[in-house]
Amino acid sequence: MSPTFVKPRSKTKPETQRPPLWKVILLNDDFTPREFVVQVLKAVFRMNESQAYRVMMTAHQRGACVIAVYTKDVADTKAKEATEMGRAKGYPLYFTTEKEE
Ligand code: TYC
Repeated sequence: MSPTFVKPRSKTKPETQRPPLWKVILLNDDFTPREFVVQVLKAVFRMNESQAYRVMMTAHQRGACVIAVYTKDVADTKAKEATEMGRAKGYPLYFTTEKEE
């Protein structure tokens, strides 16, 4: 009987699959009070006062500010929750999400 030769399996390491991340973006508007934006950022995105203030001022001055990145589900939930807090007070405060490239 002839010997059997087994071809070695490829040692190529499979690429690690990372879930795509989504940015949550704060949009500026002319009506929501600054202090309220800071409160929402602290409550929903677990920022401290100075982080929240800086993000709010960046959106205020530039029109928008990326807050953080999360998996899609978390980003969508947080954007919705934060937008809803403004809406509950009659403010047009708006958070959106965008896929990170
Ligand atoms: N521009 C608002 C004001 O002057 C404050 C504000 C900042 C609103 C950031 C939204 O994303 C925002 N009262």
